[in-house]
Amino acid sequence: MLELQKYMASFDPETFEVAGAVAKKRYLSDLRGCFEDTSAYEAALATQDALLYQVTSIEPADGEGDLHYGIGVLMPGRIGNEYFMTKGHLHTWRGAAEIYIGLRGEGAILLEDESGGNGRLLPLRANQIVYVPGHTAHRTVNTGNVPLSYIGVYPARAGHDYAAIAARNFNHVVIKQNGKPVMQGRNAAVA
Ligand code: S6P
Ligand code: ZN
Repeated sequence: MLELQKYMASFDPETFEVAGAVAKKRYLSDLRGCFEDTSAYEAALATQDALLYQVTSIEPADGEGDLHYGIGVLMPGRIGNEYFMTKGHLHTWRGAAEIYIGLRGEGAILLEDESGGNGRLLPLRANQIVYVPGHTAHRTVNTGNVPLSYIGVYPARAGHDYAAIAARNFNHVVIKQNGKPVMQGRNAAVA
């Protein structure tokens, strides 16, 4: 029985918390340096160090061909015109791909090649599945008004390299422009 239990997980359909697992929480202060509008960031942080997202990682096995997965919940909101988002990362094993499955809410995944070029924005919402190829930095963005929930499935040995992104940030931002999400180059005039 115990052996089988490690291959199962149940999540709450409202909170997306997983029974028996601890969610890792990321607050506004954890994303220092990520948002383009630094004065809007400091003003928001001075008001409240808000919870931006939480991820529950499930790691049933660590063998060569095994998989891990995470259930994420990303809050709605913006810093200036830029939507709330995850820190974003490359996989330590650069070739590792990932599948994202949207569960609830309206969002998108920002992709960039390892070099920081070739920015792409793919929608993520219920019934939408996104394939993140290897060698691709990925960051999730909530473009809606309710929490965005999703599952990401990746190789057990993918690993998460946050340092590479912390050093250069993404070269593209996702902002609200005329009521809609738009991807543009960082440091372009903010509309
Ligand atoms: C893991 C996968 C997701 C993210 C989650 C939070 O490979 O891509 O589970 O961990 O979206 O984002 P981040 O960038 O803080 O790990
Ligand atoms: Zn990933």
